Amino acid sequence: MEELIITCAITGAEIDKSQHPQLPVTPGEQAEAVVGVVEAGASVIHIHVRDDEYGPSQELRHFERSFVAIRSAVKAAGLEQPILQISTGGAVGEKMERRIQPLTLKPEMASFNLGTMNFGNDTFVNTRPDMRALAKAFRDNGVVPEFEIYDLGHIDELHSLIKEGAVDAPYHVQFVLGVPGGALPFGPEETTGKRVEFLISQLPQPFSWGIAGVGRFERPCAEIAVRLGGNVRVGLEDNLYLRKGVLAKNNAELVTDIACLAKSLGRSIASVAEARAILFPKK
Ligand code: KMH
Ligand code: ZN
Repeated sequence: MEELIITCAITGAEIDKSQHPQLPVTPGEQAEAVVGVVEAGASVIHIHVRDDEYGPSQELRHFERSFVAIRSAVKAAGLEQPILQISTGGAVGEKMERRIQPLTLKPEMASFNLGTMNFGNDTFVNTRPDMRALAKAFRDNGVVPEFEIYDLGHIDELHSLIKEGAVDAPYHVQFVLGVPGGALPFGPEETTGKRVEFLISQLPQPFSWGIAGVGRFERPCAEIAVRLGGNVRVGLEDNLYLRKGVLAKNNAELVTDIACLAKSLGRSIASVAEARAILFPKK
């Protein structure tokens, strides 16, 4: 099996420090978090940033200051620079014009959401014209998309974009499972990943895939991905707990947990260089 790429979603847009005191929201806190998760085995950092009041932001200057802090802390720690994957999902309610902006910073990777859906009690809006504008911005800026798949129909939307020639292979897919309003990882009385296997069977070739299980689904989804040869995303954006009732100490503890799980199942962890070779084969 290919090496396991661990992505850490360190901050997110929908939570705050009242829910987890270790949520990294300042550039300095994000830099420290990134060093910790890279040391623990993460090679991709899914990143949202915050404004001066710690609210979610898609402003270039807020991404820029976090990037500067992260890169210098990673360098000072003597580590290889991880792949920074910015969010174009932003916070629920943020307009696409603003969500697209940080692509002009030309990060190596960014998330690409594929459909409007219920997101808890909110609506996460990704219209079909939005997606076309987003695809153009990815291409114009030479950014590699990670397609966020919350439901089966999102794979169909990806097929449509491919048919139109709007996005390029290989297709990197993250199944984000367990959002109330999207697909759950398991059907009733089923925990073995049959839904995931079906979703994989629907993907366009060539692809890589991973799972971000939300909340209590994070660890069981990670185990399915490790066993089936996929990649894993963990982090405080998706889940605050190490185990039922036990708050994770920080992002690094969530990554360490998955690295140990992978080791126990005989799967080796991708270094940053290996992750780049897998995700960017043409470079
Ligand atoms: N904050 C969520 C509404 C992404 O980063 O691309 C969307 C999100 C997805 O976090
Ligand atoms: Zn996100």
